[in-house]
Amino acid sequence: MYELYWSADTGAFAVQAVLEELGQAYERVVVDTREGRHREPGYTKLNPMQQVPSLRLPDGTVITESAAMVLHLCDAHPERGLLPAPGTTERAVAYRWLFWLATGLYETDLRYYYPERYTADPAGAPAVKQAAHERLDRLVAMAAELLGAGPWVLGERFSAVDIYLFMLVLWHPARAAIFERHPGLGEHARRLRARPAVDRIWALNFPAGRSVWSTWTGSSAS
Ligand SMILES: N[C@@H](CCC(=O)N[C@@H](CS)C(=O)NCC(=O)O)C(=O)O
Repeated sequence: MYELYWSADTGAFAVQAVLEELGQAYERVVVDTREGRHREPGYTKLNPMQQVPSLRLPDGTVITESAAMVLHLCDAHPERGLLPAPGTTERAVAYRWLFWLATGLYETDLRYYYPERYTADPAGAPAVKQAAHERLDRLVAMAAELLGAGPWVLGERFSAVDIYLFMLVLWHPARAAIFERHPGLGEHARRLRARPAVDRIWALNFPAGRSVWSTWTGSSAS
């Protein structure tokens, strides 16, 4: 069985959603980042970057990096077709998106939410945050452009990349404005939110009153 080292409001959401979509059994091991549990020695042995998520595979191997987990899970359970077959052009497009999202959008989110880590001058943190916000806007606009009419990232085919994109768009500090500015992304998000796999784990990942993403209006106007 898989073990997902998990905390609310983190990249564990994408991995958990993929496990749910794949119908795989897994155990959720809570590593509450708000309580600093990801910095405790037992966990940092598994994830030296002191980040959540981590994933223990059925053979006991632990891997880090959410995009790697998503890729591996889809490869290990290809019958659900959550990614196109390796070697195909569609798969190349999926790789392109996933790597771009993981290294571009996700990393920019980290600069936005932890700006003090990206400057040696504490007074510079607000400027780092502001620059990250502007970059998030640019990258999200690119994602909207690339998505086009969709309905999914790969056109007619739903894939794990849609889950990853959805998560990162949710993390945008001005999500409602983003949906307003890019209606295609809003539609995409609504389609994702409506998936049973996402619905099952929504309240857990975005607990009401605790997460800035907990309020889901589903309306492009809010
Ligand atoms: N590249 C990593 C990034 C993981 C990451 O930064 N996780 C955040 C939550 S979304 C985290 O653990 N934050 C706590 C911290 O950095 O102190 C991945 O994709 O798994």
